[in-house]
Amino acid sequence: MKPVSLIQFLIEERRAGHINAELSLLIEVVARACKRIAVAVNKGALGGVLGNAGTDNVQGEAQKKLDVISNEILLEANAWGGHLAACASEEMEDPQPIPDMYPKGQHLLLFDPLDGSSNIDVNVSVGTIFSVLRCPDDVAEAKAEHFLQPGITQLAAGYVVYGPSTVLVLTFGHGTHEFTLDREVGSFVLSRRDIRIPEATAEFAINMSNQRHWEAPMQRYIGELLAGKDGPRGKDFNMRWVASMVADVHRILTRGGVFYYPLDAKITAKGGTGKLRLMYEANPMAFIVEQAGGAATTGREPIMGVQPTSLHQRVPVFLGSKQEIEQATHYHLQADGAQ
Ligand code: P6P
Repeated sequence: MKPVSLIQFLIEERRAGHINAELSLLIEVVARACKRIAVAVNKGALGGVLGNAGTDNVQGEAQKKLDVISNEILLEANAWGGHLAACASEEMEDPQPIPDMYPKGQHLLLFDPLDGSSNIDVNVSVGTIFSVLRCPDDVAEAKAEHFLQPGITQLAAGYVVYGPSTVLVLTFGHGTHEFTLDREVGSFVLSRRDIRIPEATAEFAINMSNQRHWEAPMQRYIGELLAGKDGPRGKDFNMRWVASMVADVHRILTRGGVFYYPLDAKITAKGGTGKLRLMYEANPMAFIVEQAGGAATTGREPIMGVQPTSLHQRVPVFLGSKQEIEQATHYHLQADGAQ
C-alpha cells in the first residue's frame, strides 16, 4: 500500500474537518523543527552539543547545550509562519510573543523542547513534547494567563522521540497516530494509525528509589505489583524506567503498561505539587494516551481536568493501561475518604 506522508495525513484531517489550515501548517512547522533537532541530537559528541550549557532554566535546572539549541530551533521555526499568537517553553520563564514584524495567528504552542535531556550524555532516547491551545479571540498580545487552559481544551498534542528511529506521535482528538522519519526522503511517514493501549498490563514504570517517600496508597499499590503472583494481583509484573518520559510513554503506546511519577515527601516538603509539568508534559501526554484508549490522572482526578494556575506548575502523573490507572487512583481516593 502507498505510504501516507504526514502532509497527506494533515490534508486528510483538514478534509475530515478535524483541523483547520492554520493548525495543519503549525504541525508541519513543528515536525520540520523536530527533524532539525533530530539532526543535532544524532550528531552527539561530534556536534559539540553534549554537556551543560552553563546556564539554569526557569525550573532552576542546569540546561544542557541541546536544551538551549532545541528551544531556539522551535522558537525560530514558529516565529514567521503566521500561525501562532505566542509560544511557551519549559526553558523560558515567560511566554514568547511573535515578533512584531510577523503576522500573528490563533494558536498557542507550548513545548518541552528536549525532555529527558539528562540522558543525552549517556546516549539514551530523549524527546520533544508539544501541546496546542487556541488563543482567546479578543487578545491583542498573548500573556501567561491566556495559556492557563485545562488539558481538555487542547486542539493537538504530540511528541517526537529521538531514538533508534525518529518517531512523531500526534493527536487532534480523533485517535492517536504514529509517523516514522524516512531519513532518505526526509519526511515523516504514517507507521501506525489509531494506536490502542491494552486495558490490562503486567509492566510498570516508576523511579523506585523514591519508594520510602511515597504516600501510603502508592506504597500499597506498588507493593501489590512487586508481590506479583504471591500477592493479591495473582500475576507477576515487570518494571522499566528509562527516566525519559517520552521513551517510557512510547513503550506504553507500543505494548501497554503504566507510568507513575507520584507525589512524594521530598516534593511536598519543599511545597511542591509534583515533579512533571502540567502544561507541556502531563497534558499533552494525557491527551495522547486517552485518545489511544488509556487513562491519565493525577492519582486523584483526570489530568486534563486540572485548571492551571501557573504556566510551569507541576502535577503527579499516573498514565497508561486503563485498568491499572483506575486501580491506583481508586486507592488514593479511598485513602482520602472520597471513595
Ligand atoms: P527522575 C526528565 O528529567 C523527566 O522530566 C521525565 O522525562 C522523566 O520521566 C523524569 O523527569 C525522570 O525523573 O527523578 O527519575 O530523574
